[in-house]
Amino acid sequence: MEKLLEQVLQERYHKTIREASSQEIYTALLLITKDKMKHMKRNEGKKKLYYISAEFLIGKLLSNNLINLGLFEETREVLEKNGHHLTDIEEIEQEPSLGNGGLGRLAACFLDSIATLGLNGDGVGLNYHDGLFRQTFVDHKQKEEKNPWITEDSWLTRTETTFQVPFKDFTLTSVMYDIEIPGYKNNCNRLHLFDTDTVDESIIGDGISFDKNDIKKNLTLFLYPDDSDEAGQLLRIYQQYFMVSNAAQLILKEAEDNGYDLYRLYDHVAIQINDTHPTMVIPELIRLLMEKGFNMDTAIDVVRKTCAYTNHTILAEALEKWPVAYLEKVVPHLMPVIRELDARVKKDYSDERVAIIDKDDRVHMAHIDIHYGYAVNGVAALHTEILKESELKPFYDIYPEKFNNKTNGITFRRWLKHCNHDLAAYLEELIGEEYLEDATKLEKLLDYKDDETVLKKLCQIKMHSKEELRDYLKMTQNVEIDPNAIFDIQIKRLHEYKRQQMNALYAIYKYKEIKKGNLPKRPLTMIFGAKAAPAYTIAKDIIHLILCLQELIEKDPDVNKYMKIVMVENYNVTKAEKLIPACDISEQISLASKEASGTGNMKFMLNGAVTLGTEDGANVEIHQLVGDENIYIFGKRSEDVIHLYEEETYSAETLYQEDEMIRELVEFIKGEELEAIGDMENLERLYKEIRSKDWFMALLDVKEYIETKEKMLADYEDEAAWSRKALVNIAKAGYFSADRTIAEYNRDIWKLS
Ligand code: GPQ
Repeated sequence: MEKLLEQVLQERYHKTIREASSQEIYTALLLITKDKMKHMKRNEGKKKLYYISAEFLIGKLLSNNLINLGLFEETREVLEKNGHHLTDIEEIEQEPSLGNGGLGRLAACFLDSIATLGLNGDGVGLNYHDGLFRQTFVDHKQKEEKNPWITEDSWLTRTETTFQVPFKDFTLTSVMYDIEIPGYKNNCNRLHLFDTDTVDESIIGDGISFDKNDIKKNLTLFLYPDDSDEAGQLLRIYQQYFMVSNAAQLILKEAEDNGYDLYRLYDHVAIQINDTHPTMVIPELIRLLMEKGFNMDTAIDVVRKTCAYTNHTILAEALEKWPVAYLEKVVPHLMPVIRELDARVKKDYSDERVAIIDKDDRVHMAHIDIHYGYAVNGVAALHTEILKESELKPFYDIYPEKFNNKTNGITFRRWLKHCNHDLAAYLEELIGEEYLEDATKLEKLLDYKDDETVLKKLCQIKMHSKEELRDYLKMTQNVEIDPNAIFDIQIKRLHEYKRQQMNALYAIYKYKEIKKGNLPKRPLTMIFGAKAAPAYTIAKDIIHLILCLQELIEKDPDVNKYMKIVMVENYNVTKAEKLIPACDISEQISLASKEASGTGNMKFMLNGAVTLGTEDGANVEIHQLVGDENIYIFGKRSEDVIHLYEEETYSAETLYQEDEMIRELVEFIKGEELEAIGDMENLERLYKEIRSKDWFMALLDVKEYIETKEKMLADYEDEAAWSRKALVNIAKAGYFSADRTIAEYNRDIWKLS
């Protein structure tokens, strides 16, 4: 590495490593790494996976690529020797803004594991120039800005591959960009990102505003453009079709180039449809095969044996339903196929709950996937059970053999080795590095469960991560946090079902307690990070509440010694990598049954945080693995919650009326303390929502939540006992390696060699 780096820096900048700037070193390392990957062996096999996803939240790539190529330590040393730090070089890299949350990060972890396991599989998505918006806080509110991330030298490589994508009123020429995905100590795969040269960033006005009707110029500008109006929904259909038509054309081209028999496409191709955004790949492939001379029956049969679908939510409102009229406006050539698919379903099944086109003329995208794919999976054991037993029960009754569970996972290369260097090094000292390839080996750590030296050392490592986070937050946001405080962290997309508002009610409780003179033994630092969808009003009101509370507490000398709230601006993968190693308490407090899996919960556990959570998503499996001793569970269980929804008996207003403590907490939202800081329009709207609707039942669980958190804070004081909990969590995290998840996908669904 040293020789190469010297050479590239000389050629490009006429400088030595010592003389070069961070930017120059970053560029040189990028070029060197890219070139190495270009010449690496590809994963091969007679069957190939295409993982199609609207999001790939891949995070910064330099360090991860170096780790997977086995060059990380060497590069670090070369830089140190020459007066540089790899962490400073990492700062130069722009984080690709190609995803929003867990779904996109899961896709990225999967790409890493697919390559690591030596499987022949590529990702297919879109190259959004400005990605998901960049979040800033102004007047205690979220503001959205564009998020340009593509720099002159980047991990993207423009390819020669291009397709014609037909829409009703015009045809677009696509361009395919590639990002190399190296496996850990293994060959490379690729992420293919489609784009078009007609896109024009200059049409972006204030914030993230732009002309939604100018499709040729706006198609790949943003991920999830606002779809609260018709133009926005049409744009999403344009994006989705552009993604899947390119994917379908690429798949058929590669199959034909390999000389495969398209009538046996399923022997050579598996397509994983990541949530419903890529669903139109089904009718599009059928259409393209028919253009090649297939009859409808055969085309449907071949496609059905090729496509598999992953469901990531049971929230009915999150399942996509496009009006027929909108599809007619954008992709009229798909409608005959979709109508035929619908007619076949209606012929066989009279139950209107399984129809593709409903009586309001809306196309249920998930229904296409389930009828015309060969596998349907949920993303955690509980989630899959709920799909089978309630949300998708009518489908499960028809196709029990299609349903299967694939509990999510994370890549330990990024979420331990890269983000928590000290912990990884110490684990290596204790149990070796084998766990990076076989994560179950982490259990060897249990041998040290009662070893005082090890427990002490784990505390020291945590403390050091907390100090690093303190320095980072000082540098990036100019806030000061105290590493001796307990770090209680909730970082995830902002959504009412995730119940950041319940955590805010805890903050109000704690504030009031401190005001009353009930002072905690140790200060508490509550950290939030979350973006709210630009059109999701209540989510933005919750951010407003948290930011107002942050200021109230900061400015109150009676309170600020004992507690602090920090809302991290523009939460993303890079910030997660700094926050997770420093966490003591991992907040996983969704309303039971609503969080399909969660993957942050796994990352925290792996880094020695203790979970405070409901019996929801993968928390259930974490609980089973670590046992009651090593997790704090509270709240109503999913059966009870599902029952409450069915009976329609939940009443926030009753809880408010009957419980004084709840009433006081809720009243605080529109009380005088916050009135002096915030905007009453937002606070009152949120107040009303929680008091009268509270759709995700924060008031149902809030008291048990407060009690459990208080218990946890008290337990933290027994350092050895707490450290043992951390150790058990790390040791048991092996199950949540994405390598395990991908091995299961391959064994049960893809069946690649
Ligand atoms: N998820 Cl439907 C997203 O991040 N975005 C979405 O649009 C949908 C789901 C998440 C889900 O909420 C988490 O519980 C999962 O862990 C994650 O997908 C990956 O499966």
